[in-house]
Amino acid sequence: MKRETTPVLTNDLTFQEYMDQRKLTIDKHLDHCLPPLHTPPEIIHQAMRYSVFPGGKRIRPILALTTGEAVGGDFQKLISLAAALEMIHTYSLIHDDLPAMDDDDYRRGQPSTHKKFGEAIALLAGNGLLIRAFQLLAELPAQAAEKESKVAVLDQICRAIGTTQGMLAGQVMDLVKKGKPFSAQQLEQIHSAKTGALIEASVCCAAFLSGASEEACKKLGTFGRRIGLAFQIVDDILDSSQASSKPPATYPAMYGFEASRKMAIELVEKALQDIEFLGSRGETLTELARYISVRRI
Ligand code: GRG
Repeated sequence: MKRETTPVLTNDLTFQEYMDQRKLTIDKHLDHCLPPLHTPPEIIHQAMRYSVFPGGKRIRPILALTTGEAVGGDFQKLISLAAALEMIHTYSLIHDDLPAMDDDDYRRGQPSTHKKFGEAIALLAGNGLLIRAFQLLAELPAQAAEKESKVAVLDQICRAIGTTQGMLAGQVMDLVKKGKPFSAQQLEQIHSAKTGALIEASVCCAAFLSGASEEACKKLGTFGRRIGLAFQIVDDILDSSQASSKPPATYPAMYGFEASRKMAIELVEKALQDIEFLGSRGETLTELARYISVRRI
């Protein structure tokens, strides 16, 4: 792939333009990494591509690229990580929409994958994306000195989506709690596992791959954890105000809208203190974190 320079947010590039450029770059790489449409057996590759494109906000891959930029990472490695994160996220959305889970007919402005291709192909398309994501991570450049960071990335992502502290754990806790009372601590645990962990991993893994110091990785990890939780709180607020079918374990259900919005803003403000050490290199990451607390979609 051609070497690309990373756009830095400057006076002549607005935040929205930056996001649009990043999305284009990520989409180009996703297109490059996914099996072509007519690769047999065609139906699964159609379903994988249908689910990935045109896609959503691409927050996780953009976070990975922006974090990597802030700590001087290598674009080629970061873009592979970015594509893998988006594939994993898309897999979770396909499965989350299935009748056995949230049973949603629409996703990203089009019929959900199982509505278009049937449940069996949707299930398999999700699995296909997950497998392709890990293959991309396995193919990350592996010179001896970098082996350690590659293993750290694989470990972090497995934990972020696994059954003890990750996305699967969060989904199971959410299912089990549906319609039942829940404590503030349980709510934070569900949100952090279900959504926060993959967002945290997007930041942490970019830092690992960029060879950031242990201290920087730690601070970026705390930053990622805080913005990950803020992201899900805002998602709860947006979902509830759109009156969609949402399980009751939400921040607005527990604290009300105003208090939830305030909690998300406070979490992001705290997160910004974690990345003060980046100085002016952290400007774009700061904009991105602020966007998470005020976003409307
Ligand atoms: C293995 C059965 C099985 C499932 C995987 C379904 C599942 C485990 C986890 C669900 C996790 C999930 C879907 C969490 C919701 C996260 C969330 C806030 C989704 C919306 O993310 P955005 O706003 O979406 O980033 P876009 O479309 O913009 O990418």
